[in-house]
Amino acid sequence: MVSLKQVMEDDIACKEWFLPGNACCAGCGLEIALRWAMKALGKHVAMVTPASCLNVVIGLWPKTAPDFPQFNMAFAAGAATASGIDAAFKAKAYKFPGKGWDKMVSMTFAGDGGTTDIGIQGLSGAAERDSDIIYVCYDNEAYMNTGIQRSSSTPHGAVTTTTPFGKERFKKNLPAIVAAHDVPYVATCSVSHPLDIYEKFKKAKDIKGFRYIHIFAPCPPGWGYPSEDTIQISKLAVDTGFWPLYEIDHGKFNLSKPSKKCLDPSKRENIIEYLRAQKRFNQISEEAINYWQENIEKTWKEIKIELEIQENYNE
Ligand SMILES: Cc1ncc(C[n+]2csc(CCOP(=O)(O)OP(=O)(O)O)c2C)c(N)n1
Ligand code: SF4
Ligand SMILES: [Mg+2]
Repeated sequence: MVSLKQVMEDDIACKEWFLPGNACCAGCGLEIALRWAMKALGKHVAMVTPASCLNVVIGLWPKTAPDFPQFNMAFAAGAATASGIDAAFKAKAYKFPGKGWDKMVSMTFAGDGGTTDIGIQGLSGAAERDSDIIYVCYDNEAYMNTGIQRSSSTPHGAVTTTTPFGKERFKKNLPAIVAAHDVPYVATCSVSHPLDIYEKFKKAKDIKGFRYIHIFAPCPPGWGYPSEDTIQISKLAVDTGFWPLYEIDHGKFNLSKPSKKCLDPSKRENIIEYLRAQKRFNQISEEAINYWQENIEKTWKEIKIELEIQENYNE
């Protein structure tokens, strides 16, 4: 993996593209996610943000936080707008060669509600067309901006304002759904591992076609934990095996370094540590905890099978 020293040698990465003084809450995961994505991408980016916390925290022009072009957009049009902007970049590059238009990247940066629920049809359309865009979902596991309503990315047992006794249904596996579209690149990240975010966005920047990156991005007020614990919580999500870090690069599944230890069940942290650290799981039942444990087992069995298939295929 890239080292912090290597990143610090890159002038583009040393600059802050998402400026301080924005309206994010202290400890907001989405801010870390966007800052590190932009450190890898640099200035040749136009970002589309469907309705979300991000949409609001950027502020009002001329005092907006992104130091690069950004477009607010209606929920359902997140992916389609980025596809249209990319088409415009390509037309400009054709008409004005040598002016740098060919370097421009069109990116959607959407919340989990805007991705797993309301934007999924546009996302699926862009993925199926293999639109030349980067689609990012920052996942805080609920509709935070409107007061913590459950989304299909909210996990089992979590209390939200629309699931006061804990959500019954499970967390939708969106990276797997996007991967089923056979797109060039799918990756998962966590704000606890910024160098992994940096490396995956660097890679995604140089790939042509549809690229999807799903970033685990905790939210202190929505999940009920002290703002200084964001990194600890997101690290526990990785170390318990609940949120595996991987990439699927042109069909090849690669387990990322921070998650490799989770192949050994004895090296995984206990999921109870993760659940107890957040008020949203205060009233979680024994039955729900068992469900979490079984689900993590199942996930890792599937990862092992995938790695074995790949090994046999490469022989
Ligand atoms: C069509 C439509 N329905 C509802 C809303 C109200 N709304 C604005 S932001 C938001 C929550 C978005 O949740 P998510 O995508 O998870 O982003 P987060 O707020 O968690 O960052 C909602 C429901 C809207 N703007 N447009
Ligand atoms: S409510 Fe959560 S996601 Fe929204 S700005 Fe605050 S910490 Fe970030
Ligand atoms: Mg959300």
